[in-house]
Parts: sequence; structure tokens; C-alpha cells
Amino acid sequence: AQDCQVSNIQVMQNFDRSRYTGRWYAVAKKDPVGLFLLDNVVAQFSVDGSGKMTATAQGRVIILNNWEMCANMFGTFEDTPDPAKFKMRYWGAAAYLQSGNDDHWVIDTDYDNYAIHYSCREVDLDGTCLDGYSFIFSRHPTGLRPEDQKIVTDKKKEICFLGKYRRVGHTGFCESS
Ligand code: AZE
Repeated sequence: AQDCQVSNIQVMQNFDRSRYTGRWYAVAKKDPVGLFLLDNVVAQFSVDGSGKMTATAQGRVIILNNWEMCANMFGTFEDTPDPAKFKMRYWGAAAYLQSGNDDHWVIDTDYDNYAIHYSCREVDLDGTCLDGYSFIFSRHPTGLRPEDQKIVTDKKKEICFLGKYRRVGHTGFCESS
């Protein structure tokens, strides 16, 4: 059942942020409009002493005139009434990287293998997403397990991003920094 209304998108039930902590490798992404992380995207989620979720992320970017670098990013998450829906304030270690405040929704995860993230930056007048991005994360740098692929495909369809993803390569580009 998908009508592509952002307000009807189902998110993870009883999301448990502590089970979500640790390292996640992006295996696929749907890009937003404008500059974005290109590949080698790895995110690390933590929960601090007061229960607040924070994250770091790395990824290859090309900024200005073809300057290729590894972006070191930080995010803090503001809770909302839905435990799987957050507001993420993010910024770069360097000022010339991007900063912003995006929705950060966890659509589905089994905590141990896969996670589907969704962010709509701009909702259209008809209630569908005009500009958004999404990451498919795996706990395994080698990719998704075959048994998780159908679940992920079904969820991509539910969030109306099916066919809009690109594979995220891991070449070790960000491993030295
Ligand atoms: C995300 C999850 C973990 C924390 C953060 C994330 C998003 C980061 C960006 C970064 C963009 C950087 C650009 C630099 C030129 C969702 C992976 C911070 C959106 C475009």
C-alpha cells in the first residue's frame, strides 16, 4: 500500500536506538538535489549518557572546482514523538563542507544486518516528496545478505524511491583520514 504521501510512510516500529549504534556501511543511496556524498560512505551511530543519539559519517565528495576529498561529518539528532523519526542537524569538520537540518527516518532495520534510511527535504504541494535522499545500510562491508534483498526492495517501493538508487562503492578512499 503506497500512495507516496510522505505523511503516510511507515517507519520502524519500536525503534531501539541503542541496538542501532555502531558502524553501518552504505551499500546504496538515492541522491537529493545538489551536492552529496559520492561513495565510500560509512556512518557510525552512538547514544550518549543522556540517551541522545549522535552520529559521524564519512564519504568521498567533490567540492568547488573538482576538489576530491573525504568529508568528515557530524550529526546530532533531535527526538520527535515517533521513536524512528528524528531531526538531524549536521555539519562538516571543515567549514566548506555542507551543513543543514534534515529529517532522518529509520524505515526498517533488523539491527544486525540491514537498515533503510529516508529523508525528505521538500514535500511537494501534492504531499509527495519533491527532494529527498535515502541510504541503504549494511553491517557488512561486502553488502547486503541475499535474504535481506527482498525486504529492502519492498521498502524502496514503499517509500517511492524504487529505481532511483545507485550502488555505493567502497574502495578505501576514506580509510587513511
Ligand atoms: C548520514 C547519517 C549519519 C550522520 C550524517 C549523515 C549525512 C551526511 C550528509 C553529508 C553531506 C555532505 C556534503 C558535503 C560536501 C545520513 C549519512 C551526518 C548528508 C554534501
